[in-house]
Amino acid sequence: MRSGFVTFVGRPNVGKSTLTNALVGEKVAITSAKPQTTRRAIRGIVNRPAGQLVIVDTPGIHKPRTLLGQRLNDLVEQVLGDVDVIALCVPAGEKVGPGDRRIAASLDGYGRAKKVAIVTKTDDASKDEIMERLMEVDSLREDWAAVIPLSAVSGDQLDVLSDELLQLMPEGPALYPEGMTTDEAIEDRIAEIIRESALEGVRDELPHSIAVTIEDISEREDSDLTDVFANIVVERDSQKAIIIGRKGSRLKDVGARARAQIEPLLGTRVFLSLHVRVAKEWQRDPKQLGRLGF
Ligand SMILES: Nc1nc2c(ncn2[C@@H]2O[C@H](COP(=O)(O)OP(=O)(O)OP(=O)(O)O)[C@@H](O)[C@H]2O)c(=O)[nH]1
Ligand SMILES: [Mg+2]
Repeated sequence: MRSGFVTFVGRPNVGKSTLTNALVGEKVAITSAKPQTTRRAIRGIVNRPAGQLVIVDTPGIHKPRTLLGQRLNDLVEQVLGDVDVIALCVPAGEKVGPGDRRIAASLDGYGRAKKVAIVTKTDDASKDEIMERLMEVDSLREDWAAVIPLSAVSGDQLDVLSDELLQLMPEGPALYPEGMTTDEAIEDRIAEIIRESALEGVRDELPHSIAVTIEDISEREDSDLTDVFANIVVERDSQKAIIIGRKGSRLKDVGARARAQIEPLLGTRVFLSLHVRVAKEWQRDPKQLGRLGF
């Protein structure tokens, strides 16, 4: 048996969380087309006959423009110091840029970890693009243990990656009970599902301004129903109006989409009560950030 920790790192939006979910075989991390979706180090557990991989999905590394951004980058740094393997993700369809180069070079600071390069989203690129990316990525470092092109969406080469990652892990017993897919608390998973749902269809700065807090989750005694009370937090009154939508239509859609995912997770029907609150400029306010768990 082999077991250990691997972190997926890279710029925002390159497909780290989608890849985590595809390997785990269950949605443990939310994903979206907007950059900077992931805000926590989320563990996904992959069980194979040859051992257990614990994937730590991380926020995309970027030039921070807010205190939140700074804290997310710091979080990634912390995680990188603790893992057996670091896997840098670069999308097949985009040329390697300064952001990728900076992240690749920064891996020098983590001597203990083995390094792997992953070219993601190959289903969304031509053969020539994939070849070009493989060569660019290969030349980013001299110590890659492997360079692997794959697609989390089509499933192509996922087994190659998990086999390779297991090979690189130290020998040891499983770190989590078999059958467990994540150690995220149910409350946090529900908050993330609501945030993902709220991200759909919003633009510009709004995605970054959304946070979700859970006020209460309680099972009713007399029926197969769980009450979930949550706040969607935004930074400005104008954003609140957008989230709620005309006569509450947008908020209703957000709730319906979220409920469809929360119900299977809890195994009961769900009454979801969403309130939109304004916390002015929370991304830049240390006190508010603390309250929101950053
Ligand atoms: N075509 C295609 N799209 C993908 C693939 N993997 C991810 N995507 C899309 O890329 C976008 C970003 O995916 P995420 O998994 O949220 O990216 P991320 O790297 O976790 O992003 P951050 O959390 O913001 O750092 C989403 O719209 C995904 O659907 C893939 O293999 N193929
Ligand atoms: Mg992510």
